[in-house]
Amino acid sequence: IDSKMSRWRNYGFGQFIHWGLYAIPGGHWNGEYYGGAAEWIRSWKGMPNEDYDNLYTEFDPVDFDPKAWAEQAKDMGARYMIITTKHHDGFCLWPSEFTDYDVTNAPYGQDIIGPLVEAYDAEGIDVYLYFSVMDWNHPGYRSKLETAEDREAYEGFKEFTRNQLLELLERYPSTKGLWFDGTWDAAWKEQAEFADNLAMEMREMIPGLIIGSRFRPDDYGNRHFDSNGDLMGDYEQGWERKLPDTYEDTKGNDWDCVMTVPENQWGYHSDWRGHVKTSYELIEMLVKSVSLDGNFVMNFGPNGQGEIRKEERQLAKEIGEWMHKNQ
Ligand code: FUL
Repeated sequence: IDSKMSRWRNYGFGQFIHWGLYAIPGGHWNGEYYGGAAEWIRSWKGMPNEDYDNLYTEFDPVDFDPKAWAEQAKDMGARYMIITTKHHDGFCLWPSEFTDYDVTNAPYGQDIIGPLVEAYDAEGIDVYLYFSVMDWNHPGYRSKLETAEDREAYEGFKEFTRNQLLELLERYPSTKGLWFDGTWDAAWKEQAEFADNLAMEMREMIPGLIIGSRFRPDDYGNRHFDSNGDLMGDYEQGWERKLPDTYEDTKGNDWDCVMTVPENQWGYHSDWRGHVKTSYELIEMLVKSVSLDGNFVMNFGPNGQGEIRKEERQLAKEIGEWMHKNQ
């Protein structure tokens, strides 16, 4: 009954991919450097919202090569991959019937998720879809529900969220699980029943579908996934993801650790500052995670042209060599 969970427990190593409109400015606007996480640039006063929201007119990643990404992930030893179908900005990397703010209205004009799923499936790498419930583009989205009007708008937003999730599962039925984000808002915290019902509906479509524990409003915090009562944690402490110290901290929990290469950057930032992890450091974290019965997930942030930067390609290569040596 829980075959997806037993696969999950044996992954060891995974790949996270943060890709979206934020890859175009790459942490800069009008020549100015933004020091926050590149995928949060819309929330910076140095970049007007209208400018951000118009970036879709420039989204044309001509170098996007899903097969090359999947081959690289395979060589690196990743057994699963998590892709941002929609980050907080609300821009959808798949053609969504429920919004115009998606790839079909960008110059690129084609689905990104479908070809990725196909390429990773072909390499035998399980695909998980990252989905941000928080959506800065949808008119019904609210962080708090203060008035009757808010509540009404939010009902529409919930329906939209449900539609999009069912749409994703219908379009990509080989999906193994969903990695939820942006569920920390007060408005979402009131939606436990809605989330539970939707989880059931989604598991009817894909039996055993793994659903991140961040989806459940009362479960946001140090745990990540749950499937039939199992819990997984990312041991999140502030911005930097930290590894648990001892087996006592993790015993009995299913958990994963998602990790950035530079400090606090998930989406593409053209100017990495501060410490950038080496392949040795990443391998050490991977080994530690696996030794404590968890999975380790390394993040990649492709650029606006759809290219994986050379620093990340080099790390993938070094980790892959180590993996092959130690198989
Ligand atoms: C956080 C997000 O706000 C970051 O942008 C990133 O996606 C990280 C994995 O999760 O909650």
